[in-house]
Parts: sequence; C-alpha cells; structure tokens
Amino acid sequence: MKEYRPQEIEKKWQEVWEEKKVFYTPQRSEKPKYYALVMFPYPSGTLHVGHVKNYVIGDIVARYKRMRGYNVLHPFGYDAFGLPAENAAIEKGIHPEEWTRKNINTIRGQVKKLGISYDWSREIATCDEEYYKWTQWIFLQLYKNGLAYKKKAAVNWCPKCKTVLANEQVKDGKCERCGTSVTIRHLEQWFFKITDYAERLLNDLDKLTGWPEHVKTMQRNWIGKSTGAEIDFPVEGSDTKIRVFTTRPDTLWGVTFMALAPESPLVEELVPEEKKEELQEFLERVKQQDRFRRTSVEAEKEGFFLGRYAINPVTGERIPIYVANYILMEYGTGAIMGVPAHDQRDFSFAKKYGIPIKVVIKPADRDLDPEKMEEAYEGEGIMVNSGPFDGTPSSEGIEKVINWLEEKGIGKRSVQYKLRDWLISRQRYWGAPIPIIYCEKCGIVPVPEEDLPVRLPKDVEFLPTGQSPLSFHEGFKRTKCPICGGEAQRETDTMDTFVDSSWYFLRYVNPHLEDKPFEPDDVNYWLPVDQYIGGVEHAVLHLLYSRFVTKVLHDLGYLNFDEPFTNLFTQGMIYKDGAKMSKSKGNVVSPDEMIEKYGADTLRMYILFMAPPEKDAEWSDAGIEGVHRFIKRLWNTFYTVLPFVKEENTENLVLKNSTEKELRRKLHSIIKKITEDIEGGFKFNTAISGLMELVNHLSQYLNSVPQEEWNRKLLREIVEKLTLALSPFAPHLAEEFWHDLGNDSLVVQQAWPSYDPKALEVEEVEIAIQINGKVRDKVVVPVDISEEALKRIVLERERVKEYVDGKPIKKFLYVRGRIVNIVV
Ligand code: ANZ
Ligand code: ZN
Repeated sequence: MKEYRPQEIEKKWQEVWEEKKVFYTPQRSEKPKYYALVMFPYPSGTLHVGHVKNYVIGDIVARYKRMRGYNVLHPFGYDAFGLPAENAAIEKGIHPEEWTRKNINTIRGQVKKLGISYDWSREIATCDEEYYKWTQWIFLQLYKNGLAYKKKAAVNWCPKCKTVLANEQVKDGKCERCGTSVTIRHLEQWFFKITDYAERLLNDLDKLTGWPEHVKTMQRNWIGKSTGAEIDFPVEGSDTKIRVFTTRPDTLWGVTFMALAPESPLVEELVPEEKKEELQEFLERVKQQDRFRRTSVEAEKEGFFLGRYAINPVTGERIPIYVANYILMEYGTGAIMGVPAHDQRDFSFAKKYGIPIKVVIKPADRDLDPEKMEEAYEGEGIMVNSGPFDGTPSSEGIEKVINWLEEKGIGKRSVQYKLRDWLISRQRYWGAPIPIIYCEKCGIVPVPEEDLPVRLPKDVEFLPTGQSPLSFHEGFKRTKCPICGGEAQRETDTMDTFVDSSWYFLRYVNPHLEDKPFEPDDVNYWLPVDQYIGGVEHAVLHLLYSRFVTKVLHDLGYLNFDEPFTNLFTQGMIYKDGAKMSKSKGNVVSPDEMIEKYGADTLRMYILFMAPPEKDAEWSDAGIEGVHRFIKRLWNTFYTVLPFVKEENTENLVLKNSTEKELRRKLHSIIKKITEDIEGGFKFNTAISGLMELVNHLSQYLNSVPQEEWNRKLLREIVEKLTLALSPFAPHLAEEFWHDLGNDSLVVQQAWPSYDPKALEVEEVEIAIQINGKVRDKVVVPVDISEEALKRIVLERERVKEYVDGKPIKKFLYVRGRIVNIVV
C-alpha cells in the first residue's frame, strides 16, 4: 500500500491547481455569483494559526460553494500600510517598503502551503501605487462632496508612537498598539464626516440579518444615539446663555448646579479676573486626565467654582456654575445641568462640593430624603416639586416637558450621537499621502484626479520627531499650485490605514484596472460580499468605516448597493496555554511547523475540528495528533478498498442484505448531515465528526464481512462520496483519492455529493410476540434493532403488560427479524 506523505501530495496538487488556474474566477459566468471574503492581514511578520483559522473557514465556504455550482470570488491581499512598518524602519533601519514586501512574501508562501483556493491573479496590497492611487481618489470624492474637511482639533496623541490616534485606537486611555497613556494635542487635522451618516449607519443595521447580533449591538453602542433636549440657561449679569444637552428634561426642576467642560470656550469668558490664575492651574491639571476615564461614574470628580451663577429658566433659581472634569467638550454642547438627586455623577460631585440635592422624581415604593440619600435615584417615578408637571409619570414627562419647552422657546428637541467624525490624518510616512495642496493665493486645492497618485518618495529619513517624515522632504513638499501655477506646498500627512481597508473589497473585483478604482458594472455584479469572515476585533471600526465608504460611493452613484457585507461571520480565537498567542509570550503556534510535521490537510482539519468555529478554543498538541491519526486511518482504509473498486462503477447497485442496506443508509444520512452542518451555520466541527463516523462504519464493514462478499459497487459509492465530502476540508488528500479512483478530472471541480432520500429510510420488520407459546401481539421495529432496545419496547406494550400481568419474566428470547418468545 502506498504511504501517506502529505508534503509530497500537497505540493503536487497545489502545483496542478495553479497550473490549470482552477481558482481563477471569470468576471462573468452562467453560474450564480458568490463572493467569499476573509479579512486581509496586516503583514507585520509571519502568520500564526489564528490567521490560518480565518483563511481555512473562508476556504471551506469557497470550496463548498464552488461544488454547489457557484461562480466564486475568493481573493486575498494585504493591508500593507501602517505604523509597525515605520517603527521597524526607525528601530532596524530597514525601509518600510522593504520590510513590508518581505513580510508579504513570507505570508504568501505560508498561505499557499495551506492550499487555500484564492484567485491569486487578484492579489492586492494597499501600499501598491496602483491601489493607493484610488484610496486618494476616494479622498477626493469625499472632499468634493463636503465629506472631508480640515479643522484644528484636540487629538489623542501617543507620546511613544508619536502619532495621532483615532478615538477608536485608544483603549482605556492607552495607545492600542503600545499601551502608553495617551495625551492631548491641538493640531490641524483632516476628518471624514461620518457623523452625516450616523442615522443611516444605525438604522441600516436592521437590514443586516446575516450579521451576528453582538456585532450589531457594538456598532449601535458606538454610534450611541441619545434623544433629549437642548435647554438654554441665562447667566446672571450677562447676555450669555449656557446651552446644555440632557436626556432627562423631566428633571429640570431638580437642577442645582451647572458644569462646563474644561475645554469649553465659555470657561474663559465667564471666569472673573481674580480667579483666572487659580482656574489655569485647575485646567492644566484636569486636561491632562484621560478623557475617556474621567467621564466614568467611578472616576474621582473634580470641579472648580467659577464664582458665577446661572438662572434655572423654569424656576428662576440661582445656580452655581462650575467647570468639571467629567464633562466632555466633544459631546452634546459641552455643558450640563447638574441634577444630583437623579444622576450618579452629579450626585458624587454635589456631595464633594456641598451642593444641594433636590428630589424631583419620586419612586413608586418609597420617599426619598435628600439628607439620607446614598446614591442618586436614576429610575422612573412620579414628577414632584416640578411646577405644572407635578404628578406626571417621568416616562411621559420627558416628552411633555420637551413640548412645553419648545412652546416657551426655552429649549428644543435634540438628538446626539457618540459617534465623532473620523480623524484620518496621520503624521507618518508609511501611508497614502493626502492629495491636497496648499497655495498662498488659492488656499486648499485638491490634487487634480489626473495627477494621481501622489507618490510616496522613497528617500526619506525616519526620525522619531512627531512630524510626518514627508514634511522634511523638500522634493515632496514643494510643488506648483494646480490652479495658479504658483509655488505651493503639499499636505504631508498620510491617511489612516482604515481608509485603505474601507474599500479593498471593491478593488478585488478589478484589481488592476488602470483608469478607474473599479468598474461599476462589475462591482454591482459581485457585491455585496455574500460572506465576510474575520475577527470580532474589527466589529466596530473597520466594519463601520467600510459601511460608511460604501454608502458614500452609493450616494455618488458608483454603487447600486449601500451595505457591503450581506453575511458576517466572526471566528473565535485560538489560545495556547490559556493565553492569547503573542510573540512576547512565546506561545505562538507556527503553521509552517505544523505543516511540516503533519501536512496542511491535518492542520486544516484540526483547526476546524477543535471547536465550533465561532468559539474560542485552546490549541492542543494531542488534538492535532488525534486528527492526524484519523487521516492516516482514512488513508489506509481508502487504499485497502481501492483495488476492489478501481474498475467499478455504481450503476445498478444491488444491496444483498440488511448489513449492506444499513451501511448505505449510514452513508447517505451522514452526507445529509454534513451538508446541513455546512449550510446551517458553519458547523464544521460536527461535519468532520460525520466524516470520522463514516470511516468507522466503513472499516467495521470491511472487518466483519469476508472480502469475497464485499459489495464493490457499494464500496465505490462510499469512497466516491467520502472523497467529495472530504474535499473542502482536506483538499489535497481528496484530490489524491479522486485521481487514484481513476478520474481524469479534479475533485475541486466536482459537484457536492448528493444523498438519496430513499436510502435514508430505515428498513423495518414486523415481529410477532409470543407469550407462553401463544402469539399475542405484533410490533414493527428497525431491522437492526438490538435485543435490549427491542425488549424495552416490547415490555412497554399494553397488550404485553396485560398478559405478563406483573409476573416475573422467566425467559425472553429474540429470533432476529422474526419473533419474540416470552415465558412468564
Ligand atoms: C441632566 C440629567 C439628569 C442627566 C439626570 C442625566 C440624568 P447619554 O445617555 O450618554 O447621551 N451629559 C450631557 N452632555 C455631556 C457631556 N458633554 N459630558 C458629560 N456628560 C454629559 O447621556 C446624556 C446625559 O449625560 C445628559 O443628561 C447629561 O446629564 C450628561 F437625572 O442631564 B443629563
Ligand atoms: Zn494657487
């Protein structure tokens, strides 16, 4: 028997697939289209088995859909711009491009060894000129339509990476990449106006029925829609009014102070001369505090009394105005009305500064005594001490008070979103240059489309200065104004890499098109993506940005769809020794090593078999060993059977006995189950169990039936269907089997195995039941029922119970398929 040498057969079949271009996708076909997409990797080094899981899941989907008769687009590429390349340049003196290309080559080699069915002719890297030219084009479309703008902004600054970070890249006040505490800087920055799309990005989540609920929830929370009112509070002794945003206008009668964000321009305006110095000290201190943490309920509240008062517009009461660290300038109006009795943060603040607490919402079950309250009462109740609204349930009060305020002209209905505009400027080299020119005469001038790309120069110096290295490159920086021809300067910031990845799924459709980013007819044919697969870590940013850019291009008439991904699957992570794999922990499982040891088919099968793919799972060396043993057993079984079936076909298959019938029934029911496991939601682990079960039944048959009696046609049917069903999971092995079965064709180009519903029927027999020598009853049971199972059924029957009549059973004899004899 030939020996299983995975490294040999895998290489062989990979070459055949490549040579015959079997995975090259025609742009159009008679077949229905299916776009299976995996999140492209950031080429920062080598792949670990977590990436492999992503690509293997994608490959199963792609291969399965091809066998199901679809024209499948399954592309691959690299999210190749970004900070680590530049940091490597600073640390190791390698040019970011060189570093990136080297990593891309490594990754491509790794992926090819896995036998993933990508159409390599569509490979893209976002750092390619032919790609970033179109990223710049997208910037220009946004700019021309008022969706890209520049403003001075307080930005998150990572002192270690020396770069601006988007809010999304700050985790708990720390830089997502290096963990350094983030500080604030004021810089001129480019933004995309994603807030214009907040409502649609929120509402259209309801359309995405093929997305996991938890991802949609994360997006909803990120967009963070709040409805309420904006209310104006006049300042005593001034014409100024402080406008606040509140979601609880029903608590307006309980306001006992006001608070401004430290960054609010009103602070400077209102502070009396004699308090200026003291204020400055306070501001300097709190502005350093982490903007995300300082607003949390737990954070220590700090305030500064401005010495000024506002007037509550509904009660006429005089209320002190503070600056407080827990008020954000970026949300609502940057000012609040403080209601200590009903807001926990206001409560802590009031306690600390001795501000009165005034109850205006009374819970149904008790009275609140402001003197004794230990925390705010934030729930619903009845409005009290609230003038005309006394007795109104707070739930209705919110609406009623808003209407009343609008009538009186004191306030108005308002909707706020947590979502901020997307800050896309990066003071870095390794990204797509922002295609903008500054001219003294003409101002901000977009680079004309025909002048794209704005090329990244190669010869730059990498110094950790905090400014874009491009700003020191005179040749890049100095240019001519496209309008007046005068001396002008280029923008030296590059774009956030999330811009690159916000449209790559469109580029795969026409990856090398020279005069357009894509052909609208082609993208409208291929998109939306039918199945997108990736990590849940991209649940907010990447997916939200991609949805946004898709909607913009839709509105500009380029796309006839406005959601890019119909179905989304988020795979679980692979842990090792109870921890996330990372180089620093030294617990990375390298796919190369596993492939060398066991072959790619074993690695693929093990990754899918270890757990349901959406679940996190723990890598186990014993686990992969086990799967490898199964594959070897499968191999041996296959080649034991092969000589008997090689010349056979399955025409006129006759089943001689119940053993054969039962074996065929199992074959068909397992094929059915595997099909349903794949269709019904990525249950690849149980699909693989099905394959294992089938191999067990087959070897049982081979071991228990003498060789001369083997039903060759049946065996042919089994190994054929087994090979076909195996092929998405272990494609090289399946190709080898298929070839050795005498086929000239490739298994990857075959149809998915069907099952015969008739074969699923369990054969049944009627059994006579004799009690003390007389036939008293009859029962219909499956032919192969065990004696034990039969006994249970028989003794439960009413007629049998009647005759046995509680007496002990002396004898129970089963003549298989015919009769039961009971003696009592
Ligand atoms: C008075 C009030 C009384 C409030 C009450 C709440 C409870 P969400 O749901 O997150 O939108 N707020 C408004 N702007 C703020 C800012 N820039 N920084 C910090 N806090 C701000 O929260 C809205 C509530 O958060 C608003 O409603 C306001 O406090 C506060 F019993 O106004 B509320
Ligand atoms: Zn000019």
